[in-house]
Amino acid sequence: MLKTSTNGFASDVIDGERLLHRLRELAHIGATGDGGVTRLAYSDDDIRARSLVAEWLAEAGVKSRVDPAGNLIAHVVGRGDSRGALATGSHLDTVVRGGRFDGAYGVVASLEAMVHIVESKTPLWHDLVLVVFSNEEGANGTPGMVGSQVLCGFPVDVDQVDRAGVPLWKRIEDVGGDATALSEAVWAEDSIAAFVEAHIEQGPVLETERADIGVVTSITGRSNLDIRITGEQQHAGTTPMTDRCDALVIAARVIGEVSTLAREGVVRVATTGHITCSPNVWNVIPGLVNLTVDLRDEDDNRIAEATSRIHCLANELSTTTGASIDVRQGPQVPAVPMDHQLADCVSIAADQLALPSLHMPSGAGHDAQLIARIAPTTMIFVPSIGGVSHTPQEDSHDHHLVAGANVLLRSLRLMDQRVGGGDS
Ligand code: HGY
Ligand code: MN
Ligand code: MN
Repeated sequence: MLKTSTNGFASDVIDGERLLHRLRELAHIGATGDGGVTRLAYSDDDIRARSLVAEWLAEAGVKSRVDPAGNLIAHVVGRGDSRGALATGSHLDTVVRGGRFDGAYGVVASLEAMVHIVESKTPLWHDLVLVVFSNEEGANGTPGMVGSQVLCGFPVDVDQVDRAGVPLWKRIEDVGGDATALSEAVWAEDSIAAFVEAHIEQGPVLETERADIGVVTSITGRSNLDIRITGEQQHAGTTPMTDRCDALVIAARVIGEVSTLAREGVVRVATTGHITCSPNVWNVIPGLVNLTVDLRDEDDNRIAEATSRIHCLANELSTTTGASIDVRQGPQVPAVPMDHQLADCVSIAADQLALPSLHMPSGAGHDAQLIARIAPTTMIFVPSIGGVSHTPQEDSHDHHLVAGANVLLRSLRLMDQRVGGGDS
């Protein structure tokens, strides 16, 4: 055991060079050529990335398996007989032209922590579980966080089809899952004593405050709406302006109002990220528009207020324009606080490594916010250069990436001592 008198572990650090090398290797899978990555859930690239992670685990003698929900899971037995395991992990799927660290960083940091514990023969008291969650982003048209939903025992509609018209059950099968056996993937009550996810911050706070580590205190609530606007498809040259029911002009009103809701402080942020226009031809007045709305706030009541204002706007526009406007509620994920005791472990770990840390909320959504509903959970952030993410320009400094992984390793050691049935 590498203990020292300062209650720490002298040379108990991960292999930083290998972590950075592995992040670079993953970034090649689905690379878009401009520094970004498109690795949609269940795609061949997603499967390739998961196989590479499974290979790295196998090199260290750690077996992994794909559960019925398509999550890639590795399990290392601990020294003790504590009931619940410590769990860590993140996701490998990305948005379209996303960044190379969103999700991948947490997976590789968890992998390096797990492999270090195995290779240094310094096992935890608790079992240690690593999870690569399937379909966190939902970037192919099905709601995200599918793998973590199933692990928590929340319902998932596997018959829903994605933008390519493929049902979710087929996608889950493509990565080795079995949508007819999802109940077998659900984590048993108390089987997880603590969960911690390392992730890039994806925002500007840590860089602005010159902190190396973010101790996450809460994860934002989120609500997605699907809005369908049916107007009248007509000739662009012969239809008088007074006789039009132009679905795209109406959509422009909705998009402007959605943004205003956030600018006026009704909700923290509001975004229209996806739109389709039919028939999408230069000399035809659009008859049909579909768009999505993404609302976020730490207070779910404010999200509800913004949602009701959007419903009122839709009714008003329908009356004044004659268009039919259908507002359908999509996935809703409540805001969730992180566990104080686990956050303390992250704080202490950062202090022991002499890393300036900052307690902060997460504006991005994460699988951790679902896991937090069934087990004590926290997150560790590392700074994003320029605060950008979900874009090819997403980047983080090497020393922050390595430091965050060492804070993860040390946090797991501290949690191992402090969390139920831990090491005495
Ligand atoms: O949308 C999010 O915040 C996350 O990237 N899925
Ligand atoms: Mn993301
Ligand atoms: Mn992410």
